[in-house]
Amino acid sequence: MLNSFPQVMTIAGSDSDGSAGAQADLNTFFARNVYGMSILTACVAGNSYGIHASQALSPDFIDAEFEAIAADFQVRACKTGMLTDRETILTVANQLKKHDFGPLVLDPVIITKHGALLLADDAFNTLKTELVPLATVLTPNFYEAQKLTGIELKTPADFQAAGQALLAMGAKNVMIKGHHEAGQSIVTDYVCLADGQEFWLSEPYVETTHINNGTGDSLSACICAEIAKGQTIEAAIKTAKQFVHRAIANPIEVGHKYGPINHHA
Ligand code: PXL
Repeated sequence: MLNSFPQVMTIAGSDSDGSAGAQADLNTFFARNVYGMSILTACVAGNSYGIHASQALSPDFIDAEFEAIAADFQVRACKTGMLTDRETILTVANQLKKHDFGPLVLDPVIITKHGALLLADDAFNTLKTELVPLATVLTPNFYEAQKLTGIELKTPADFQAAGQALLAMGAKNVMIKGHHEAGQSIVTDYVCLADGQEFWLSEPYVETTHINNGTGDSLSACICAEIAKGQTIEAAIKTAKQFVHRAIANPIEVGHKYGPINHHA
């Protein structure tokens, strides 16, 4: 049976230290028992201290990667990570319209935990107009949701208003990841779905000896993997939240500062 095994694809940057980006996505795909492929958009020279250099791949090369996959594989779901700049976003949007790669999980990555920008400031509007309307699931963090909507997230009603605003921009389903403030013991995410359902997902905050990198990448990759295996959007989101929580709660010691999560947990 040709192409019968669930295949998924990340469209992301390579992080040389393996903690984030395409490497975190591929680790997640492997852990969730799907076959993972990667369209690289950029290469980042990173370690646990930070990002030291970054190189975007050319639109022509990115196009060639898409065409190679489209000619051979049956991708059941895909996700995006680092998209560098306006040109890259337009290339990716064009390819996603040209070929059927299944549902899209759009992780609107802007900045790393080290504070390095992964998306040019003037590209954010392009992401909003070109890619958000293609998203089956949009997974902004607290800061990205505020930037996309212009709504300051203070109360639960603010999260609900932002969720509605993101649906109005064309995303079919939205998960806004909550953030952790000093003294807070629980982290809560807000989800609103295409069918009008909404719910909150909470997990205890895990104190770590070194700050985690790649949590958002792994969350969106897990949602993508679960969708490819036939789970509903709701179930995929809930599975992903638990998967990432387990991966944070069972740390592995790699590097000195911003470490990877444990995909094998
Ligand atoms: O976790 C965000 C992220 C995404 N993509 C790449 C990264 C990082 C963070 O370091 O390096 C390539």
